[in-house]
Amino acid sequence: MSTTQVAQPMTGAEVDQLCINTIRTLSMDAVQQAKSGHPGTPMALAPLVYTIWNRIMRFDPQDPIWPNRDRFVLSNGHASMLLWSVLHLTKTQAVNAEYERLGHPSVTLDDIRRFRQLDSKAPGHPEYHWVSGVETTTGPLGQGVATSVGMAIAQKWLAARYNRPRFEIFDYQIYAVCGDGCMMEGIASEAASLAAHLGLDNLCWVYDNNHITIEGNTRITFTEDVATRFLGYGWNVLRVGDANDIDRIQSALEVFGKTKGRPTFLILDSHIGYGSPHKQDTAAAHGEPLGDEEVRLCKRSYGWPEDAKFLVPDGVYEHFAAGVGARGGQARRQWTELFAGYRVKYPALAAEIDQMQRRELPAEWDRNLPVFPADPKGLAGRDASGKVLNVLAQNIPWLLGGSADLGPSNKTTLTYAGAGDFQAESPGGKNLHFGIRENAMVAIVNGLSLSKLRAFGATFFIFSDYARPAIRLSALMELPTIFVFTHDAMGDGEDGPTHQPVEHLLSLRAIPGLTTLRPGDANEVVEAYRYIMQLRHRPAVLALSRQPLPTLDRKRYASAEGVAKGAYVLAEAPGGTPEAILIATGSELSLAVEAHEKLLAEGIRSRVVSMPSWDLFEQQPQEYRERVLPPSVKVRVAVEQASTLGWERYVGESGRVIGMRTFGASAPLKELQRKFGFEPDRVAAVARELLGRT
Ligand SMILES: Cc1ncc(C[n+]2csc(CCOP(=O)(O)OP(=O)(O)O)c2C)c(N)n1
Ligand SMILES: [Mg+2]
Repeated sequence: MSTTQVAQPMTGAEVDQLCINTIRTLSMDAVQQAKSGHPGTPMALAPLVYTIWNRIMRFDPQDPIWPNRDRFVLSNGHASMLLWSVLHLTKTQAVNAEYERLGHPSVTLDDIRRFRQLDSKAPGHPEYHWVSGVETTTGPLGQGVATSVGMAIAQKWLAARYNRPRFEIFDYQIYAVCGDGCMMEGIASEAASLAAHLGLDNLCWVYDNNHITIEGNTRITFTEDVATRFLGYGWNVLRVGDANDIDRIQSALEVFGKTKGRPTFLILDSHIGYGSPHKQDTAAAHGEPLGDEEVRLCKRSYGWPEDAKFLVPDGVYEHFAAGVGARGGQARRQWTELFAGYRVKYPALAAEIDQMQRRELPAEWDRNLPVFPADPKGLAGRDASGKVLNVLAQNIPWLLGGSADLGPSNKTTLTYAGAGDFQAESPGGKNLHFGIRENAMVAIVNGLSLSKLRAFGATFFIFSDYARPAIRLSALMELPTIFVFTHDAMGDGEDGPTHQPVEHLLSLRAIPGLTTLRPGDANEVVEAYRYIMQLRHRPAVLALSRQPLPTLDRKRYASAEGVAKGAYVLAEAPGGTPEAILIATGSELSLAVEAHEKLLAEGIRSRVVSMPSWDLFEQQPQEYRERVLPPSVKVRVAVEQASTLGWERYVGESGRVIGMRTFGASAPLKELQRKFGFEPDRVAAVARELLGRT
């Protein structure tokens, strides 16, 4: 057993052990103090995390956002004390959302004392954007490992585009730690399958094989052969049978470093709650404080002063400084010098890297965006989107993405010469083929975005349900990701109710910080993209039609620029004071316009408000909102092929919503429109009825 005697010079092994036990005891003390948290896994994985950080990773605590740093993802986010300990012990510095270094540590000992308390930089789970040094938010199991695949794709893409002979600007690696929970979640399987297909040899997952989850031993739930599974995917599978053997762990990680052509999966056999006489290897060590007495016994087993709390013994900070601090600092300085030379030789590419790192757009990013002429037959939302995306992707070199096998339907394929497909042998391609893996796709898009690429993912709107968990994380992390969801209502008619979204708009509108847009014609699609592209810290969802929508005559009606305000007056009542307001989104916009024209012909003064985004509208000043929806006008009809829930806030008590209260049905679109009442005559009739002019 090691000793905390630091008066005499320590051997290397003793210092290693001292650092490891510091992580363990900080974790136990923090959980004990918070009266909640997860002590067992940090106690077991302290040697792993110590080895990755202090012996392997190229990470400079002085500059935690240095672009070529190795990435560390803690997918078993409940073990967050591992991360808080190591960020603290390495004295990782804080940065802000503008990527400025703030000159103070990211996680202080005081934060750790206040683990899980309000405003502490040691919250319950790792939170990107709240704590510098956290590479991605984790907690929902499986998300971290899936996101790490996006990070690995990003590294490959960045290397392909920017590296030049003698200028390896991007050669970083990605480490992700995960547990049984991550391995059981389906998203991890999707991500692992794709990672192997793409030959991501820059990616290493370490699986904490402790046979314990909350309900007990995994013999009750999880008895598959994980090694064989990963071999089947095509991973390089390694095993270290003793989680305390840091030399073996180091050797395995070095094997990973040398492995070409496939990702590495390292199975680490560990003992949850290691050192706890009564709780080791039990579920009791997973998610509750050990208790004061057990903490004391654990400390005794580590040779630690039993009554010391939050102790960082002499020599520990210094040892991290001499390890990851020195190695990372040197690597960063070398890189900075290399990049200075690169900037001289390749100024345009260097400028791209600078802009991308700051989430800025290149000059003339919106050059050549289409303007669509009025056309009653019009264009599908997805077709307009495809045209816009193809322009934007040419103007913004680091805009890339793809679909979950629906590219030809979503119209998200980048078809211009040179766009290329991202594959193992062509890592510079901009078309990502996610396969039928919506769950992982969005986590991967998050990983791309965390790597500062501008990334989009696409599928049918109905399958946004499969993508929602990671969309939520995108919003929580404030990432400028883009999700292109087509077939946004009953437009796919014959596919029937399994393919017709109803509650999806509402469900996405409910995610805080997510901008959901449902543009009503081709020019609204252009303006939606123009708005979205300028977001730096906010994800956006586009809900687009499958079927053609009339392209409105913008000389007769207001400019589509109003999209940026979320809602705008598209068609005004003669004289400006309406008796009735018709509000519509997406495919129902032209229907509202037709109803408006009918009402006008009858001498009824209606106004049409196009409302592609509730969220953007809510961000406008009250004065603007009241100008668009004057409180005095009580006759209001909202039309949207989606759940009616929530529209009351815009139509008020005396208004009416034409929407969906059931699932759809399988039939041609025209028949569905008739059956469910999405016809101009119906809209006009409801307005007349509310006005008492039937
Ligand atoms: C998607 C998801 N489902 C459920 C949970 C709740 N949860 C947190 S930890 C955990 C058990 C995880 O077991 P394992 O990954 O083996 O972690 P260990 O206890 O071994 O550290 C569960 C079910 C979660 N965080 N995320
Ligand atoms: Mg486990």
